Amino acid sequence: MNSELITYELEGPVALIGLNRPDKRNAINEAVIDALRAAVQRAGEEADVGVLFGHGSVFCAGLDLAEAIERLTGQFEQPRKPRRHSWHLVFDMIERGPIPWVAALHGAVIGGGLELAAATHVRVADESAFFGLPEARRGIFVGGGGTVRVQRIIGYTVMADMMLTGRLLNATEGEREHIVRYVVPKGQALAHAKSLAAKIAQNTPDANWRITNVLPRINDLSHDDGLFMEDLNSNTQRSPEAVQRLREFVEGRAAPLMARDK
Ligand code: 1HE
Repeated sequence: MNSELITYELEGPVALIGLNRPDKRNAINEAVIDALRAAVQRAGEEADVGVLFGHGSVFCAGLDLAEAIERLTGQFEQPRKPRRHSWHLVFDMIERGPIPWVAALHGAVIGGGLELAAATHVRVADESAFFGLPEARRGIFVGGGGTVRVQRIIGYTVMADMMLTGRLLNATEGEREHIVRYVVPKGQALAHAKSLAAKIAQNTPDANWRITNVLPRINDLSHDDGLFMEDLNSNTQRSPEAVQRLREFVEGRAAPLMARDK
């Protein structure tokens, strides 16, 4: 793993993955994607929850535009074989992998940075965060899964406005459009994301997996197929751990439900 581009730490059951190209505002190039893939894979193997954040002044300025020039120019000279976009593969590993992910966002969350954040399951922003999709300004189109993920989160109306007019959303507007679930004071996004991750880690891994893998798929199904899939999943929750958890509650040994966090 390229520790210069991506930092990786394991804090108990939580893997912390940091985008680490602060001088280039954490812009994503192929080397970053490779390092991210390795870090996400490792987190899936050894952690129960992942937290994704950016080092430096922003979360992520999106696609590395300098590298994109080289790639696009090269394409005209030597057309590449059609292949699945590497960003799609890695972002899918996050969204539909074995563990849930929390994103801690601050500063710019732009283009591919927003697409990456959208692959996580719970998103926290501090007050400095802003969101944009300036692809059209750069003459390109979204390519990191945003047409699917971001559009499902914010809907066509908001996405078309952001893409056509270049409108940036601040943290509060991001919360209103469901890009984030939490807005916290400046500098506190990572701490808050870690505390949410600790709560998520208290669930069974099996329950977390169903929430992150089954629920979104059901969302894509018809009413009938959705209920069928729910049935299949609720009927297979027979692990000893589930029975133990139920017993803990019935015997008065379970921790009380948590108060609503900000
Ligand atoms: C970059 C990039 C980048 C910064 N690729 N190098 N993304 C964008 O269109 C956003 C472009 N970036 C910005 O608008 C600004 O940099 C920020 C608002 C994010 C931050 O501003 P600021 O004033 O803090 O930093 P800066 O001075 O603009 O940039 C610092 C350095 O980072 C500078 O390099 P330097 O060598 O001159 O110091 C910038 O060139 C560099 N930098 N952003 C390359 N994106 C798979 S499809 C996804 C498509 C997209 O993501 S499109 C959106 C692209």
